[in-house]
Amino acid sequence: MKIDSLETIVVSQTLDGGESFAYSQFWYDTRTIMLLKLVTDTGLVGWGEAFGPALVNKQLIDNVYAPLVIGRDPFDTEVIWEDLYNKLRDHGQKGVVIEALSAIDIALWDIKGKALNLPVYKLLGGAFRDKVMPYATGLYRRRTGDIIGELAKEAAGYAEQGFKAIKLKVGFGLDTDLEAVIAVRRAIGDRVKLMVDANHAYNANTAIKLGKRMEEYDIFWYEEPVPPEDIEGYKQVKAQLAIPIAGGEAEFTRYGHYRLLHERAVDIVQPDCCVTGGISEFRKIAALATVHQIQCYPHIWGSAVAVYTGLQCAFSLPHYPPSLNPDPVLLELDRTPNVFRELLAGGPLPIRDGWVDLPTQPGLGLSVDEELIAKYRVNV
Ligand code: SMN
Ligand code: MG
Repeated sequence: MKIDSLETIVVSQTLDGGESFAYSQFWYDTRTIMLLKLVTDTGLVGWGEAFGPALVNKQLIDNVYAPLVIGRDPFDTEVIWEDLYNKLRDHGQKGVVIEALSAIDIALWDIKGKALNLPVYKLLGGAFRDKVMPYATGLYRRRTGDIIGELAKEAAGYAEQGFKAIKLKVGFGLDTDLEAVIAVRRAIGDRVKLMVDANHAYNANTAIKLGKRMEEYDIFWYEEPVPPEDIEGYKQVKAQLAIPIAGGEAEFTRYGHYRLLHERAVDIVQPDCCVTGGISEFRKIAALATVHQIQCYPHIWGSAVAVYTGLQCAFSLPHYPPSLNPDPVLLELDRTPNVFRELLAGGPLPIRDGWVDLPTQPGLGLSVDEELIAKYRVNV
């Protein structure tokens, strides 16, 4: 079997004025995504996705990676990964060159699963659990209105829908962050897990100050308190707080994650398959995490392709440490408006009593709605 053709596809959804939202770094007014379609000479189709600037990812794949992928055997995922990495190694070991590579690796895994009629988690060695716990990533900032009151209302809504864990965006200033934490905790009660995500808005001193103030509100993890480059800052924050520290969504490949893990700079590492080098690299980072007894949960942001990729990986993560009653794996489920997450697989990811069950379909486990793609495709 060989890769016969490759197509990079950019889709974009413009959000209604009232739907735009912010995290601590940027406002989101559109959802623009680069999807990748690989087709084999046997007619199998594999889908991939890259996080990051869609047009740049497209150019990288079309101009640099495509000639190295066409004609290759999709089962050679390791060999292809190393070839692509080596092609641009001298020009970028992090960033978009790795994000573009991620899309290719994911699509190859989708093909491998479809060729064997097995879900990807089977190819990764099997499922360690029969369900994972999705958490609602929402609670972003809006432009107007009663901001704190709206956050509390939104959080209560997630709890009512059955979510057992919810992530709140912080990083907007200490006082408003604390106000938001208090309001959201009050709205969801004591039994729903509450995580906070600063998206590296603070330096270590400010991050510690906020952490100390949040400690009494039972924060399940404190994500990206400081910039991803500041490993020493992470360690400082981690040493000062009784809240687990999470990070890694802005880190690339096993080489990048190595320092984060080796220096025990985080309690929870969050590699994203669409960022960090695909499924091949995710599994290596997950293995490194076990060496350091650090929890690994996938970071997910994007279309249904990204969601199902993260889902497959979540089932493949061993329990560290194992016990009679091991902690569930938490699966990130963004709740902001995104037609590609909700409809690309024909409908939203099924959630049952606050859990996502083991997928059974081969490959990544989704059938992509190409009519939806045609509707939102940007001609570039
Ligand atoms: C996030 C990721 C990507 C864009 C905006 C926000 C966020 C998350 O950090 O963890 O989902
Ligand atoms: Mg985050």
